[in-house]
Amino acid sequence: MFEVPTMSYALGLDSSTQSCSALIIDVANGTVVAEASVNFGAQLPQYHAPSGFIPDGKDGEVHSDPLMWLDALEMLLKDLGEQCDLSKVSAISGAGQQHGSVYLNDQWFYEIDTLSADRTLSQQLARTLSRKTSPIWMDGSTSEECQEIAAAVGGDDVVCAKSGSIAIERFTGPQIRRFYKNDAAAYEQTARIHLVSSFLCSVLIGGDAPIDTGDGAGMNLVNIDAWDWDADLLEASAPDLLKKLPKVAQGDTTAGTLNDYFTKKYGFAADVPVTIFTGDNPSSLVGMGASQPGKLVVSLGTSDTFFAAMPQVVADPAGCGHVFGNPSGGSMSLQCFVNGSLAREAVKDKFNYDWDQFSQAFANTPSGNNGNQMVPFFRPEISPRVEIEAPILKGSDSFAAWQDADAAIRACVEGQFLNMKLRTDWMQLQPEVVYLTGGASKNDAIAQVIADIFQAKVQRLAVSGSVGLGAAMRAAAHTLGKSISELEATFCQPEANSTIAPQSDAAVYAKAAESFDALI
Ligand code: XUL
Repeated sequence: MFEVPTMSYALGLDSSTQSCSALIIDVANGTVVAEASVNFGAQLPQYHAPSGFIPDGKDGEVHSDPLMWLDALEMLLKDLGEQCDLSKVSAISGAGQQHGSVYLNDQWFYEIDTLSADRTLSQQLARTLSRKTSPIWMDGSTSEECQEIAAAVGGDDVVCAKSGSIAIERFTGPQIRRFYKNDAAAYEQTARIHLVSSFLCSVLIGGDAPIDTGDGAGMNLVNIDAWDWDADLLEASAPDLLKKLPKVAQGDTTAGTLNDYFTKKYGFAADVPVTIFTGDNPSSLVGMGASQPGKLVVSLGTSDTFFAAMPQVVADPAGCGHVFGNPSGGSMSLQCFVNGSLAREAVKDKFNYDWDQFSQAFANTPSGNNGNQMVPFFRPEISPRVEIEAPILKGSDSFAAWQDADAAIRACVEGQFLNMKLRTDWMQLQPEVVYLTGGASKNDAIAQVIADIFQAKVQRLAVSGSVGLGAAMRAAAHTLGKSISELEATFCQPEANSTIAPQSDAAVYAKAAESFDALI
């Protein structure tokens, strides 16, 4: 008789801005056996962070309390343990919100190695923090430090060629520099700086975990040719930085085995291997089933995000996009577009349309929109970097005066994705399929425009929680001997009847792209 192996569970964690979530997959029969989430604001009100970060930071600072992430992790594990038998988990990995950093003193190395199940993680690790709070990715306080780092190494082009991105406010190197400048004594007391991902991985293994190339590349400190710390960038950021950082390692590295703390407290088996953690976006690349070149992911949200596995390492010559390590090997690109759903909503609202009328507008207008175009930026954009507050138009004098609702709606959406196509050309991708995710991804009319502009089929996946799923898949691939493609075939299936194929002639949007570029 065929026996289903009992040790076939893989756990994937996702420590994000507003919550800590996890799921457990059973790779023997292809199911998700448990899912849980702890919302920081609602379930840990004692940290006074209703949206996961401490409100009203000064000068653009946005920080969170790392002890909150530890308390959430414990609540999450308790919840998972009530849903399934955690002793069946034989592979673990995870992901963290990118760029955020945790500052630890030299007691860290001792405390992390001697955790006692009688006390909580936050009780034991509070004294190891050399900086009480952690700057996270929303922090925009470091413009001066970005300029200083760029000037020290020879300009933004050099930072970009070395690290895959120009110096960016939310990236960790500029954040570390600001800490060093504002509180040199506390910087001096800092023996280790971790990312959110490597911090949590360290806690799980009860040791000091490496930083992976996916999350590490979001620091402006890792050289993307060597996939290791870049001496010039370290020196430009803060003194003696190398010895305060863990090692950089590839995504298929075992960080260690699960610490006894979790065996005793939550019923895990002894010595479960923990695969190195990564950033949330690299993890989502895996969880969306797009870890091999040829597929790209477009996530439609407040900001729209575009990411894809890259066949080769190239940096964006315009300095708007980012290169990160791909947890499945090689590299990935990521590019953010600030004018996402808020721009779509602004056009809908101007004409008092509901979302059905918004979708109907595409049936009433042809591809290419009879030459009517819009650069749909209602607020300053970062891809490309422009400081405008109102859309630029072709075919109408001003947005306020635009009368034809249907043409304006098509112009907005075509403008968004023509811009996305043009701005991401540097990645040299030949997509066969675009995986669409996020709030507006259900909208077939938007999906059709994307299929036509990228000349690739668009699919929506049945998965939710692609960050945690990606982590569980990575753990299963690394520890349970499953291939990523096998796991993708099981866990990353398109929603039934969700595929949209290109309909319009490639020439229509090739011509539209030219005139859009001229307009911009
Ligand atoms: C990516 C970025 C965010 C964070 C939080 O560069 O800043 O997507 O990873 O999700």
